[in-house]
Amino acid sequence: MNNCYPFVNTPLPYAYNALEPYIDEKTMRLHHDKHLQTYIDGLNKLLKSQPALQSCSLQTLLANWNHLPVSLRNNAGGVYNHRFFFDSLTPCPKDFQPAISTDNKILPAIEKQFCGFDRFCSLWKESALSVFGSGYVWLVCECGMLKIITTANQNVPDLCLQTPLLNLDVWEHTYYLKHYNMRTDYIDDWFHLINWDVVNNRYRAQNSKRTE
Ligand code: MN3
Repeated sequence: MNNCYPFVNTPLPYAYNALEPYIDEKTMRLHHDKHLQTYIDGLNKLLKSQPALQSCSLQTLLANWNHLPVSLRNNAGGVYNHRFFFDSLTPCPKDFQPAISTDNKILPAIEKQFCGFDRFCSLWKESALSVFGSGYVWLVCECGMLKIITTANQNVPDLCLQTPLLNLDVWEHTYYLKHYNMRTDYIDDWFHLINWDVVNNRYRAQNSKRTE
């Protein structure tokens, strides 16, 4: 993935219509080609006049969140959050509960932390509905503990403290064309698209970093 200035809007890892019927093709085209593109253009424009930051990866920029001007936060966050969101979806929806296999570490961790997978899903939904206005819900790992958190607008989790594992964009542009004002229906549909292999790999990667 292109991760330094100048940022490029890399293609989605699946076709625009691959997430039908849960997320429609038109929404995916607008979301990736217009919304994400706007953040990429905005970020490149801001970095053009800041040569010292041009070699920084997106993660490095965002790890210095407190030192960034608001415009840079919004655009860098917009790129990071959207890429993370798109990469967390799969065109081959299975049962939304991750399959149990020997290398699946995330399901037992979720079940343990949240007292069952169903309870995790209901807490997730509750959090997603609690975001006032625009923002995201995240599953993060902090000091070995799983947590569900929310962020407003294009804010990101504290990348110095938390490893993001999964996110859900609840800005209205993600669902308004298909689900109108019904965020709850969008969340139910989104559950069918989670790429648990990706989430599991992120969890395993941070676990191995912790035990190094
Ligand atoms: Mn969005």
